[in-house]
Amino acid sequence: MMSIKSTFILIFLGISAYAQQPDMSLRYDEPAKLWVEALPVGNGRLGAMVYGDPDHETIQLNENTLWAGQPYRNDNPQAKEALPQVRQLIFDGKYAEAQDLVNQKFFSGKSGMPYQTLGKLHLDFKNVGSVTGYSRTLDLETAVATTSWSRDGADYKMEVFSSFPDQVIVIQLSASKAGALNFSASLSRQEGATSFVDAENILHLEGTGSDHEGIEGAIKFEAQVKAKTTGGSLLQSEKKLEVSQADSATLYISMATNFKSYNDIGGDANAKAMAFLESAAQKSYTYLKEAHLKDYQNYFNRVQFKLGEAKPNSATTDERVAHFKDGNDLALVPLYFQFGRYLLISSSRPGGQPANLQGIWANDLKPVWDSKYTININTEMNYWPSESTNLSELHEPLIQMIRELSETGQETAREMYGASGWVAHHNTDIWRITGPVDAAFWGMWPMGGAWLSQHLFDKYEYTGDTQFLDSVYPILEGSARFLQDFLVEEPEHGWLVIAPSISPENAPYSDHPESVTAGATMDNQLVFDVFTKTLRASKILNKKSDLLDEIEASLQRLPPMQIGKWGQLQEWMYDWDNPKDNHRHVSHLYGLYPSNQISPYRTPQLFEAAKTSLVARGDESTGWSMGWKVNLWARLLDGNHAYKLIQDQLTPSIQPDGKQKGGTYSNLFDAHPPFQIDGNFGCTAGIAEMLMQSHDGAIHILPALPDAWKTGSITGLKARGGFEVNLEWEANKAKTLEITSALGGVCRVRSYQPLQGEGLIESKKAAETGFFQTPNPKEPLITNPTASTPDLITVFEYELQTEPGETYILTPKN
Ligand code: FUC
Repeated sequence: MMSIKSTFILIFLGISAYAQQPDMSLRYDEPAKLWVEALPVGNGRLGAMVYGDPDHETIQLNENTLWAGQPYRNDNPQAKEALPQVRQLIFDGKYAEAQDLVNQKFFSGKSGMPYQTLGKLHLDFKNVGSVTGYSRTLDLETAVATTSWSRDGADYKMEVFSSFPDQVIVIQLSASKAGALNFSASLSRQEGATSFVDAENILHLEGTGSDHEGIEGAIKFEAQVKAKTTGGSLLQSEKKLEVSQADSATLYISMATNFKSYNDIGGDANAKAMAFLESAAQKSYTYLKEAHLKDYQNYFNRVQFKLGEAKPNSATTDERVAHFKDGNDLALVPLYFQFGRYLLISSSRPGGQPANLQGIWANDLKPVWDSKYTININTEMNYWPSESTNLSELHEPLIQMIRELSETGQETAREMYGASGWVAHHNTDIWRITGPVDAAFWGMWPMGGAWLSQHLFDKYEYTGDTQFLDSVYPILEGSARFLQDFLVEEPEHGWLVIAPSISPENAPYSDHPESVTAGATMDNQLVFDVFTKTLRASKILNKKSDLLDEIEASLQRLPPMQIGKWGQLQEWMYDWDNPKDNHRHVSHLYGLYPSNQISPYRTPQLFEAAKTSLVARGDESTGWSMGWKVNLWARLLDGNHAYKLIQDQLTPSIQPDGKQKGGTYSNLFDAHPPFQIDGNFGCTAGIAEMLMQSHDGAIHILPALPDAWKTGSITGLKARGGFEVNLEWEANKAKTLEITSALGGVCRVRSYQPLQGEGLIESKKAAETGFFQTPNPKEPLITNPTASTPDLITVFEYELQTEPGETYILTPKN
């Protein structure tokens, strides 16, 4: 080990060894016909899908506070009275009756408001002659979508980006020949909006969000488009701006709504849109683009990833996806990984809304599943890459949503269950509803708040920010408080369980078709995590309360994880698992990922049981399910299987017969189907997890490297404890490891090869320290196990005393 000062030259050499990333562009040789072929740009709030059509261009627009309805609640207070009876029915094994009663008494008929499209900008080009030399790209290094073509002796170019610093979408159109640019611009929406051009030549679209489930639409929205041209003329005709014989044109698109917060829609959409437009329109295209690049690249450039054998590939991105599974196009892996980071930077910015089911991009008035927040996996998955791929600030909108749910969820806890603390069920929307939705089979899951609350402590583990931890401690404690009140003793073992609940959206067997149950494994794992994290946070922050003593006692009474009759990790409290079940949710494996209750080194029998369950579940599934499985196979330390899942996910969703399956659209959007952004984020997180893990008592380098990824490098990954890691490998073995410590303290490193470096000592695995503490679940209960412990590759474990701001270099021991 050497300090940064004494090793300047070495580090310099080290960095030069991290060769340039492969080409970071998505490319196509024809315009998009479908929405899932168009290219997304976004600044967290304003989204656009660019089709790149040189005749009739469409730019579909989103503003992420445009939702149907208005502030409302969806609690059914009748639940409180029915709760004891529902529990009794469950404990008596009368699941059908229990589920019926839940359906009658727990639901409000309001299942959430849809996120809505704002509309479309149409650019109708008036040139004659056929198009040649067409290309369409999305450059992830600049976050600019570019369309180029030639026609009638002129070369045309259109660039589109969504600027965070200036809060507008900017389009630059240019022609190589003077006066060759002729087009009209107009705005439209399926319904609920009108468009006009005002006296200042600004094109407007204004309207109101839809009514839904008896809730009147009250979001007012406004889009304003201003054009500035060089050369030629700009005129208006009816609802259009007409640009004639210009050399170039810049279009500034501003959008806003009256939304201020989940309980306040007193804003002024028109004034807000106008203020952004006026300020941006004073700036030149070059100036706006520079500001955009500086802002965007501050996030994007933190991580560089290269697979060494990856050769430049000139094929279009859709062809690359089509051939990925049987080809050798390793460069598509970094591109897809970085596309996930691109999507998070473009859909989740501090001060705004978290990324919803489609991020911020939705084409309809009523998108599938309302494009809302499904918090029994999908929303959490959106944020899995946020810390590990060095985008910590972008986690903030989710944290803010959790803060808001902890406010609305108090009333739900009190009114529906007579409990203190706060609760959320399996969905929420921009109005932060916390009651159950849809019906019992899917919705009777009072654990959405418990899962989301994990993000509070996880963020602290990466950043070590105690001020942040202090600010969110009441939310975490509020979640623990609800769970403590809601736990009930089940009669058979005297365990404390969550009831009624479900193992998300799954039921055991066709002759046991009800999902409603007690003590599902994932619930037990979530309670364990909320309680242990609350206790750890209370120690760090020096908090005391009666609740802390109570949850400490409850921890001893939770059900253990159980290994069932075919050696599987049981999904339910009883040994009901069907070995032929290939359901997309793998909820009981939450303990393996994203949680760290199951470990090859600490709980080898559970590790083996989790593997047995995952093998039985199979690989191919919905998009997000495959994204989850990439992470799970990485945690099972099986890089080849994780890569197989990436190959399954990077397969065209749309089949020759037009049917769709779980996979990837040609614009690299993940397909459930339909498009859901969670799968993109899940797979990006999974790739990071294959290269480095930090949840299990150490930074484990290259824990699940596939054989095919022989040579490569990645810089800027984040590990728990405030460490930043650069890694280079060759012939499937680590070559250099650079660790930069932000917080100082002990860094523990795990590797399949022996390592060397100044100050590096072999780990005694003595008392667990700081960020490398791991949970200590109860011993599993085992019924007739067919598998016991895994065959593991030997690992070498080291410790390094680090200082804040210093970088340490480790290399393989000869
Ligand atoms: C959950 C999943 C579905 C889908 C929906 C948005 O209900 O079970 O597969 O992802 O969320």
